[in-house]
Amino acid sequence: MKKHEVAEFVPKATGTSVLRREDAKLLTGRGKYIADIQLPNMRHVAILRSPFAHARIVSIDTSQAAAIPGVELIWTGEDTAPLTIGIPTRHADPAFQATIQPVLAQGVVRYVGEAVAVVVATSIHVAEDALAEIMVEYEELPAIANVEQALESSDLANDTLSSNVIYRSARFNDDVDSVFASSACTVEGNFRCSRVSAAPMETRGALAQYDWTTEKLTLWTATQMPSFIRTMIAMFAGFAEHQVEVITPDVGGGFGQKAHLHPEEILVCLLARQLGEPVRWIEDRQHNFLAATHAKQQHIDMRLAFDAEGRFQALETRAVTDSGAYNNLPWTSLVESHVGNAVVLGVYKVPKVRDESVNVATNKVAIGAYRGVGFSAPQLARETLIDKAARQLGISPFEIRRRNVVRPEEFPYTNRMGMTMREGSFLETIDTLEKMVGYDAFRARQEEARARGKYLGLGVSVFNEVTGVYGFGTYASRGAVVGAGSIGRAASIVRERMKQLAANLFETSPDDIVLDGGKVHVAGVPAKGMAFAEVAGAAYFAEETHPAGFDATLEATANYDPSDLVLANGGHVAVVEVDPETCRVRVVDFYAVEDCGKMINPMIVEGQMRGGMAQAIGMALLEEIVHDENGQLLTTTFMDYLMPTAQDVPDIKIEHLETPSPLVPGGIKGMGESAMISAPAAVFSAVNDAIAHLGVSIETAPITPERLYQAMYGG
Ligand code: SMO
Repeated sequence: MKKHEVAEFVPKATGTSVLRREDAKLLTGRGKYIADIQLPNMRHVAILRSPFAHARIVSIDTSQAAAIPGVELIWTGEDTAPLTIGIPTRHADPAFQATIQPVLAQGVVRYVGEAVAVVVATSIHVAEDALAEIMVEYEELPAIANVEQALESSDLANDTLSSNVIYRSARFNDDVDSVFASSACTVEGNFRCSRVSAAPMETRGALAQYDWTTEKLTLWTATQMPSFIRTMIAMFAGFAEHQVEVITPDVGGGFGQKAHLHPEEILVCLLARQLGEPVRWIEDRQHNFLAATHAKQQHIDMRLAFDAEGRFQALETRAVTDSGAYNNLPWTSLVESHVGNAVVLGVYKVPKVRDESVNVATNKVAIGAYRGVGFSAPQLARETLIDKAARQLGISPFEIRRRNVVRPEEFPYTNRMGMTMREGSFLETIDTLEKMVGYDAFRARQEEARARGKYLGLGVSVFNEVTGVYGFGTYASRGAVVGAGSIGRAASIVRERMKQLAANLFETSPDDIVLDGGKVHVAGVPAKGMAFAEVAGAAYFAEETHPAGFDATLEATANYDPSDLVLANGGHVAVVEVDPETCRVRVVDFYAVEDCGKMINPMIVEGQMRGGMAQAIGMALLEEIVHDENGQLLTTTFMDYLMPTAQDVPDIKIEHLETPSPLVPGGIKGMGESAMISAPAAVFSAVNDAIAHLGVSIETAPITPERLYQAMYGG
């Protein structure tokens, strides 16, 4: 090697599929989750949870439990009340009824699974055994077990509220009635999306350690938002924020469920301070079903009006969220219908809109975030109805969408809900999906299947997704946007400095300097280039080469938060086969188009898509949190709560569009939630398409064989 020569610089290209660095560790069981962390003298937590949906706590006797060897401490709500306010929530609108969730119940329990007492012991076995010895006398109160009861009953789910309606909002009240009375095509449905669980593979867990000599609190927690948790722990549990460190080890899935402050996180911090020893809580699956947020439950009564050519004339929607007894923090229960109504118009131009969102309190665990927050249910309702309108009008489900989506030349486009879109490849998405599916051939295949007694159906769903929004954690498909934006900005500072220095070396202006392929050269003279390393060498070791006032570092720190909506988009098509004898539904073909701008690592994009599409099959066909009429939770294991498995998911066909975002350095947009926004709608609508020739429809998710039987053959 000659003097000054350096090894050739190979830029790591974005846009190529690269295995994730963490895969080897995680796939071979070498990950380190909360449950893998061992600290000296670590104590173990077991939580006694309410067996009733709504009851007054008459008395709690912990004496027998406390006498068990190895039990170190038992707390009830009386003990925690002076130490923490619990989890309060607020909203900018004073009409919103705030709630405070205590970390341990204060004299009353408001859902099955609410924490009543906590035991700390030298082993988890002792702690759990002790739970059985805690004697609690309850006096049952009337339970609000569903949305209908919440709206009709004079009983309150939570007596700190003045009514069961926590919040009601209506953004637009156009005169849609006259439109519906005169439109060529109207369709409507009363959609019921059930509660589901994000069901992360790793349940929740937290480990706290407090050092009284330094007053430092360390919390390891499986969370999507460590810095937020740090601030909240400081605020609500009386720690100095600068003394709190929150560490997130490997996390086995969150999907939004781990994007909340949990009462148990506060609890372990208080316990660790009390005992002066590390205290760990690991949730089991039953408790995860009982006490971790549920999601997606919306009752949506929606109707759409089209003209004879299938052009949107009006949309009216009324959505009710079964909120549970408390609001989650930070999102509150408005994560479902209130958020959902804001995005209910999706990618379509709809001239007239009337909407209402109602949040009601029930005696259930709080509703919370889960992948595709708020979007999934209204998308399911709207897309199913668009397919129905297409059948009525005799046009293809692709064509009716082509006639209604916002077109590139219309950007920036502000829809009737006031949302401004500056980007999106909706037409291209529809065309690409139609080609992938081979739509004309499908209708022939459908006829042929019917002849042999199987009902095929096809459902389409086209979406856009708000990504990269302001915040404090890994959620809302924001990691890549915020990360790439920050890297791009920091890199441009360093790039400018390199240009200044190189310009001085080459005796030219910085504007004439080109950085390319790991080399710096004067525009038009690439042969006389200089390696990056040489410029760096000059920056750090050759002061005489510096231009006047040169900042002699090649380091920069920058951050980025998009000031405008970064919108990714795409679509899904599902083909299902219904067996009219067993009423089983099988997804036979599943297609996806995703446009998340410039892809960084396509392999990760596709992994996110496939995982989300599996979850979408779950929401549309399998998964349902079931409470009985007393608010008792009936689905507390994976035997009762059906998660999709590899057997339920067909080969997924994927195409990418790459329309760079004008708003983010590198043209990157977020993705990750998209499949759970849009794919449940495609599956759900496909089942409706499969049975439409019988003159029937189904409007409740999940579409279980029993529900489908009733839809097809009556009670
Ligand atoms: S529900 Mo996702 O963590 O934004």
